[in-house]
Amino acid sequence: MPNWETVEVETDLLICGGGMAACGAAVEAAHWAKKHGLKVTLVDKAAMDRSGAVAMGLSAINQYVGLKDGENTIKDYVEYVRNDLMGVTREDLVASIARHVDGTVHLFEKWGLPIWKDAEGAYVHEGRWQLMINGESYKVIVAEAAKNALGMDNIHERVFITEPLMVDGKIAGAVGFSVRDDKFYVFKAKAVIVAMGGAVHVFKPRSVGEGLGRSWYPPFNSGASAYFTLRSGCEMTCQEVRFIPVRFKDAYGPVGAWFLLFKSQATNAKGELYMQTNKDELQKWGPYGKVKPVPANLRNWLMMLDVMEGKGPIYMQTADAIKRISDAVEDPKARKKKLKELESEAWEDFLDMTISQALLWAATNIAPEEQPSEIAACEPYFIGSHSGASGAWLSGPEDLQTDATRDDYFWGYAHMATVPGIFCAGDASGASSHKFSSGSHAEGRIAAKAAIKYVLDHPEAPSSNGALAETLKEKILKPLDVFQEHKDASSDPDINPNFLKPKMAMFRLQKIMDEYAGGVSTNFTTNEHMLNRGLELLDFLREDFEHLAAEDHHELLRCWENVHRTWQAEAHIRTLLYRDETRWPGYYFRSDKPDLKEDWKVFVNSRWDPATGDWEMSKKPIHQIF
Ligand code: SFD
Ligand code: AMP
Repeated sequence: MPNWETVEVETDLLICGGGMAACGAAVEAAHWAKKHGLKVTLVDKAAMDRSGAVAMGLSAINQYVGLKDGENTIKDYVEYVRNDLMGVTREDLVASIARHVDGTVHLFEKWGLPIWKDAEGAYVHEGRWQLMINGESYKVIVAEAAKNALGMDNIHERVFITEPLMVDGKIAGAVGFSVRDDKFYVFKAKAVIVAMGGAVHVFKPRSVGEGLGRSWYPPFNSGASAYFTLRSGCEMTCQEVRFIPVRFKDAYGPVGAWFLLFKSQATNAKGELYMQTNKDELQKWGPYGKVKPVPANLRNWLMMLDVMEGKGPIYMQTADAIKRISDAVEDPKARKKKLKELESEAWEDFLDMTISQALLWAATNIAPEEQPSEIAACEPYFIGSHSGASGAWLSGPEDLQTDATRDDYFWGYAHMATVPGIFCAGDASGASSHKFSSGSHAEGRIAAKAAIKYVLDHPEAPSSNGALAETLKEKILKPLDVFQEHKDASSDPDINPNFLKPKMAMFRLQKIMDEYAGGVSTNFTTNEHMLNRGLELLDFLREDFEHLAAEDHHELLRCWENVHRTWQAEAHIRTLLYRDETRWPGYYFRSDKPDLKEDWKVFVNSRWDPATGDWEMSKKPIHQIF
């Protein structure tokens, strides 16, 4: 084993991740910890200023309910989420976040985030729930507040959480390693908040070759949350509910501002509006085909039908939208000014959050006021905070339970997983979609408050097992040994009969998922036989993981990212197999079960049993609370 130092950190509450949810957790936990003399420690694999999904910034805050101004009610928001997820949502969790999210947004503003205001000083909305921001520095601002709250002595940046530390079946912390120094970390904690985002690069991306690494979801989020919760024996939910966003093609620029703010329309190559020409298809999808707005997956589906019929490319009609808005201004001088304003807003939308899309427009001579621009469905991602729903199965808050829900949805602490002491927020928490950046931060705060309460109720020191930490260290550092032992067997460090480099491992995983689990190359379609074959191939891949090799710290990180992704992949395939219907066409289509079935209006939960290594699948009821 390489001669790396072991660093032990003992704390009360450990926050894994440094993104939106973790920053929310840090601010709240610091407040309560100070009152009770507790220690809170945060670990991020990257640098918090620019880590996670908000690294490049964002152009909108997508969840703002507007409760104080009476704009909307909690019930309105719950209904919106329920409809968008084809009826599958935990209303207690959605409401728990919705009732706190406005307070989080007001904190962002207080910390210096510029939110657009109109002449009367009211927030400028993109859509009913979304606010426009100048968000290039969004993450820097939110991270600064978290760092100030916790203090840098309690924050470990560039440390990759690799494995939960489970002693006698109980959570005792986590282990990980520095991605720069020869240091292995053992964090001992009484409670852990899992907030390490969702997963990308599980499926083969559209961007391959020179474009590899360009994806909608940030390449740094690689399934650590799902891995952590699965490996510690937590029950998971909605592992079949992947998210496929439609984005400007090849650079993955956002479409929300175009559809909602500019009221732009999308067409096929012939200029036909697929949302209108294919609208009869909506009748097939039960009550969800009739709701407004049309659920995200069904919007995708109507577009995909045209693509599958060979009617692509699909275009966002940007020029028409800009013309329609500017033409409405009567005075010619004011109209010219409006046009300039719209042009600059169009570019800023990308510059605030997806700079590469602005570069691609510039490189391919796209002027949005003059011509349309291609959009396409991305490869699938795992993200519990946007329009997907995958994550851990959590207890809701007590006060939102009814007699009907209490037994199914409540076990003591708000937003705690089924393993006591593990709390989840943001992309790590399931069945509470549409929380986005603001709701993830709010959920981090809720989980942190509950986690501190848990620590106060369970003050005993975390269980300890030094031999276990040493075994984990040996296992985690093994790819470094494998490389050193065999590197001279060939003249190319990447090609060697004795080992598998992490990039090759990733390509193999992506090929399996793409071809068998409904990726881009099968038009997101799969069936029982393909899924079973995918599972078989995942087993073979796992066997070869014994031979993963890492040349340096960076490759060691890459090795473990792929191990994490593979667990996310397996949970996904198993859940796709279990659900006996197609509920989310546009996200995935089961060709052997092509219809929605009302008796499958249930959550599908899954759990890997750490004691036996077996997977358990179950159905859980959906209760309508609002
Ligand atoms: O519109 C480890 N999202 C948007 N939300 C909005 O409110 N407005 C927008 O404009 C948004 N747009 C958007 C969004 C997401 C993405 C990917 C794009 C565009 C391109 C959604 C939000 O960003 C999202 O809901 C939240 O960020 C979720 O928060 P959280 O905390 O669950 O995830 P994170 O912020 O990505 O942070 C993850 C952290 O974990 C770290 N990490 N740390 C230690 N060890 C490991 N093994 C780790 N693995 C990961 C990461 O470094 C990071 O700190 S729009 O276009 O949709
Ligand atoms: P996006 O840029 O696609 O992530 O969208 C940002 C926000 O707008 C999210 O809340 C989406 O759910 C919502 N949104 C995007 N497109 C549409 C649409 N066509 N109709 C309704 N809501 C949309």
